[in-house]
Order: sequence, then structure tokens, then C-alpha cells
Amino acid sequence: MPEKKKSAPTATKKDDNKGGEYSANQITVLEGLEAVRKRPGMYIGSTGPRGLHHMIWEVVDNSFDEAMAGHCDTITLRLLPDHWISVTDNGRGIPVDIHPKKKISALELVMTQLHAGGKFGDGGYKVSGGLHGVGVSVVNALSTDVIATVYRDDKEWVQEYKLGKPKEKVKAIGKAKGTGTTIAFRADASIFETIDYNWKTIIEHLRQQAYLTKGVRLIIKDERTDEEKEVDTSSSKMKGTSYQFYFEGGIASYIKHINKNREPKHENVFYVEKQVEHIAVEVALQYTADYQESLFAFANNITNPDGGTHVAGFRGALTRTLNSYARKKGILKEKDANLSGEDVREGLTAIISVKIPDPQFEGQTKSKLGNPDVKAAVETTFGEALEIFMEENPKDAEAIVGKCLLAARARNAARIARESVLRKGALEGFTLPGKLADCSSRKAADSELYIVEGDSAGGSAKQGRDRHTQAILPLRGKVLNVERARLDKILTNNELKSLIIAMGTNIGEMFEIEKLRYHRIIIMTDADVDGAHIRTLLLTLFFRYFPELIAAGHIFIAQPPLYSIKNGKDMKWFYNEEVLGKYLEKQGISSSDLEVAEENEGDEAGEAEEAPTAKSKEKKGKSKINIQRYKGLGEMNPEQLWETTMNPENRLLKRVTIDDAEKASEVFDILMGSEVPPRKKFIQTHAKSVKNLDI
Ligand code: 0RA
Repeated sequence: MPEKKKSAPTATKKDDNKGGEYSANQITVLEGLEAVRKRPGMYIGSTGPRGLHHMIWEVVDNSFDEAMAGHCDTITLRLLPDHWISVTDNGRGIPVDIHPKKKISALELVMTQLHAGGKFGDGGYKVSGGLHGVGVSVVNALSTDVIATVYRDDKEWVQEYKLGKPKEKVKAIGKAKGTGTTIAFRADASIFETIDYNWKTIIEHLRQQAYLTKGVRLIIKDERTDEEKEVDTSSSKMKGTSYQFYFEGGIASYIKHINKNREPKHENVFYVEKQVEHIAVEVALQYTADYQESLFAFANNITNPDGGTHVAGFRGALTRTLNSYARKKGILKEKDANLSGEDVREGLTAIISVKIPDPQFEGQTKSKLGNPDVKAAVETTFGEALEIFMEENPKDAEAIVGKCLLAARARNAARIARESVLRKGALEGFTLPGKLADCSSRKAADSELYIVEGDSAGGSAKQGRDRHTQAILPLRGKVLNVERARLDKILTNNELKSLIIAMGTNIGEMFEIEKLRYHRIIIMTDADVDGAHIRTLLLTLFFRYFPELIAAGHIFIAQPPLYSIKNGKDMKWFYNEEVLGKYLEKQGISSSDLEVAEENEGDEAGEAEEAPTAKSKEKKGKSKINIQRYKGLGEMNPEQLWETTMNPENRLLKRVTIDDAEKASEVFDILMGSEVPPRKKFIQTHAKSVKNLDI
């Protein structure tokens, strides 16, 4: 690469051009550039900062074209004093020989004739196009000064321009080693709203371009004076700032860059690059734990925010390939529905880059690729390569399909939720579930909803309650106790639908806490393993779908007594062993006696209703203290249930915190999850505290 050390572009000797040398051809050329100056927006997009920066992109694109044709590996952009920009590459150098028909140097043609860009040369296809593929002549027309320097045939050639017009013919001004081109320009301040460049905009655009052109070294140097730099970006620190972008991995490196603050679901980035006839296809992707999709599509290095045929081909192949893999490996069973386009999109980071000789852009903003043959080229190239990648990287493949399945489940749950309980209007004026014994009060602040396990306990609760303020919703434990059922399945459950309708809040995006019909929602389950199971499930449901209700303190757990002691006519209730123990001690019954009594009972599950029985030492033989142990709510009669568990005057309620619910949800995952080791471990460590856990 020619190393011409210059902090600002060099000017050649002044040598007035003889107007008479210009042919008729050149006059039309100059009229063409005049048209650009009259309607700059039509050629460069805008005269605002965007258009100004397009001037740079246009010049850099020409060097990228040279790089993509395989003739250049280094491009240097300099921001120089006095609003000069210079772009140097080590390509072949713009030809300087005289064009046979036009009788002027090819360099001059390129610089002064609209769209002369790819019209000559060796036919290597021109890649830049679309929005800023207008040609360097437009940059020339919109600049007060341009200096084009070419290193070619061991010579340094130069031509300078003022407002688009050459000052003199192209001429050799010295010797040169190697080949290359430098285009230096100064945007016309009378055309652009501002001619101050934004460093960050330049860095970000060029970083992207560097990713899209692997193997090209891009050097960007800020050599402006301090006054010219943006005041608010700590200008003094910017002095001498320089960046180098070189990405051997191309768009695969780009994927890593985009995902660097995300959580990738698999290690290897998928990458394919293939030339299909005249279309060059490049695709890279990696899934992350995100919910959004980050997809970037480019045609000839120009971004297509509205997608187009390349994106269509990509999407088709992605969905098809992931589904066929999941089926082949039995991850999707026969009865399972296919993964949808939406499912495979969640958490996807992907870049699709195609290069075609004649890109066609559609839509209002010209941001959608239209070439029809691109779809099939991307679809086959990408589909085949992804299939091979999945076979060769089973770990990655499993993680990808797993993530998509998860997305499918979540979407299914959301859909079911929307369709069943949740449609707007479905709840308003919708009849409350038949099982619900509602309270008569319509004031939510006074009202309570008891969720009761089982029909028999439900019956007692209905009879024992305060009808004015207490509503009862019995849930059938068996139905709820769906082993391994995930919440999405559970949401199809009629019992839970009834609960959601009864609460009145709706769920998901339709959730409205203001619609809550009861300010206290009380989970009342048996003090046994099944009860704990159902409680866990309900807490998980609240934690996952109604965290607002927990946060607002609306969710409670009823505390039925564990024991009762009948002493003559007196009835005492005990809600935990400690209090019972203390009471018994006071009565002169030691806990060892109690233990003996329990052993005598002879049933390790403690099923007996009238046990344990202990005799008071002092009152030996006189009176018998009858300790009753409650296992199920159904064992209490309505009066007892009211007295012990529902009467606001003496009941115990535990308000559920987010912490409690989160723990429950973890337990739920362990109990219901498909992963066996954690479930096994959980059961082993809790085996002593929970007997007869039916998992
Ligand atoms: C057409 C033909 C040839 C070179 C280029 C264009 C060229 C253009 C630009 C613009 C910026 N840098 C550039 N480098 C090269 C060369 C044809 C040949 O050598 O046979």
C-alpha cells in the first residue's frame, strides 16, 4: 500500500485548464453534476447529517467493492482538519487511461459522470448499490474541493476538482510503489445543513461494514482539530483517536458482538457462506435466552430493515429445518404441533447478508430487497447448512430446539389463557362458576375467597362460613394433581379457570387488579402431603401469573388446627406441636408419654382419629384427656371449621409473600419438571418430612 504521509490532502500545482479542450460529452457531464447540486436530496437522500454521512459511505463503499473483488485488504478513513475526509485503499487504483470514446481519463469519468461507477473495468461485479450507490461523482458534485489520487503503474496520478469541476487533466506527479486510491473531499457547507461529522456515527457504521466484509482491515483516524470535534464528547480525549476493525469471522464475529451482553443458549455460532450462481449468500446465527428476535438483513452491505426475499428464504428454511430435526430426533412427538415461525424466532440473533449484481429495492423507503431469485438461493444454502450444523453439533442443536419448544409452550399457554378465560367481555357479565358459593357483599375490601381442597371440605366451609363476606370455591384435588403437568397445561384446567373467573382479574395482558372481587384470597388445604402439593401448585400459579396480587398482600394461607383437646366440655385447638407440648406439660403430661401413645397407635401415617391418648399422671385413672389430631379439613364439622379456621376473630391466616411464592414455584419446578435428578434429590432430602409423597 502506498504510504503517503500527509495530514491533509496535498494540492497539486495550479495549472489552469484550457476550456477549449473539453468535448461536448464533458459539457453534458458537467450539466449532470449541476443537476445534483440543484437537487442534492434526490441523490444523497438528505442535506441533513444523514446525507452528509452518506458522502463518506459512498466513498468507502467504492473501496469495499474493490476489497470484495479481492483486490484490496486495507481501507483507511481519516477525519482531517477543515472538514476534510480522506479514504485510502490499497486496491488496483482507479484506471487513469484515456477512455477510447470519451477521450478523457477513466478517473475523470468516474469522478464527473453520474453512474459511471461500474460501467468499465474487468466486469467484476459491483456490490455497492441501493441507497448510497449513487457513485463518487455525486460526492464530487456536493463538495467544494476534491482530490483524487491514484497509485498505479508505479506512478502517482492526481486530479483536483472544485464544485465538481476538474481543475486540470489527470496527470502523474511522481513515482509510487504499489497500487491504490485516495479520495479526499470537503463537503459543501452551502448545501449541507452542517458539515460536522459525528465520530460515533462513523465508527458504528463502519464497524458494521467491517463485519460484513470479513478479512478487510478498516482503520479510522480522527485527526481533526479540537475545535472541530463535538463539544460534548470530551473532545480533548478524542485527540489522535484511532480505531481498527478487522473481523476474520465476518458476520459470525458480528453475532458474537451483538450477543456479548446476552446469555447464549449454545456455544457454537452457526455460519455459512456460499456462492449460488451470481448470488453470494452468508448467514450466521445464535440463540440467546432473550425473548426478542434480533435479525439483521443486508443486500450488498446495505441494511434492509423491512427484510425482503432473503429474509423470506431464511425464515422458511429455519422453521422447516428445526421442525424436521425435532421430529427426526423424537423431540417433537407425532401428536405435537409443529414449531411455528414465531416459536423459532424467540431469542434468535441472526444476520443474513447477500451480495448480488443488481439489487432491487422495494417499498416506500427502499429498504426491502425485491430480487425474487434470492429467496431460493438463501433457502437452500441456509437450510442445507443448518441441517449439517445440527447433525455435527448435537449439543447446540438440542439447546436450540429446546429453546424453541419453550417458546412454543409459553405461547400456547398465553393463547389458551386468552382464548378461554380471558377474552375481554367473556368475564363481564359472564356467569360465575357453578361451584362457587359467592358471598353477598359486593365490596371487594370486605370480601374473602376461600379456595378449598375437596368437595367435602368445601361442603363444610359453605355451611360454616359467614355468607355475607366469605365466598367458597371448592377445587378438586385429584384434577389438580396432574403429575408433571406444566402450568400451560394446568391453565386448560377447568378448576383453575373457575378460580380466575371468580377472582375477576383476568390474566396475562388482560390482567386488571382493580377488578379483583375479593381482597383476601385464602388457600385452605389439608395439612398433609396432598394439601401441600395443591398449595404449592396454587402458589406457583399466583407467583407466575398474579405476582401483583401477592405483592399487594391479597393472598393468604389458612392455618387449620393440627390438634384438638377435649377436656370435659372444653375444646382447645392447637395449631402447632410446640404450643400443644407446652399445654400438655402444664397438664403434667410429658412428651415422652405422648410419644408412647403415638407408638401405641400402631400406624406410622398417624391415621387414627382418636389418637394419641395420654393419661395425666396426676389425674391417673380419673379423667382422660382426649387429644384429637386433624388430618383433613373434611373431618371437621361446619361449626368446627368456622370456629378454628374461618372466623376472623380467632383464625390464623398467613399472608403469602413473594418469597414464599417463589420458593413454592421452585419446589413446583422440581416436583413437576421433567428433569429427574433434581426431583430425586428433592424427594430424598425431604423424604423424612413428607411421607407418602406420590410422585
Ligand atoms: C474499476 C476498475 C478498476 C478499479 C476500480 C474500478 C477501482 C475503483 C475504486 C474506487 C475506490 N477505490 C477503487 N479502486 C479501484 C481496475 C481495473 C483494472 O485494474 O484492470
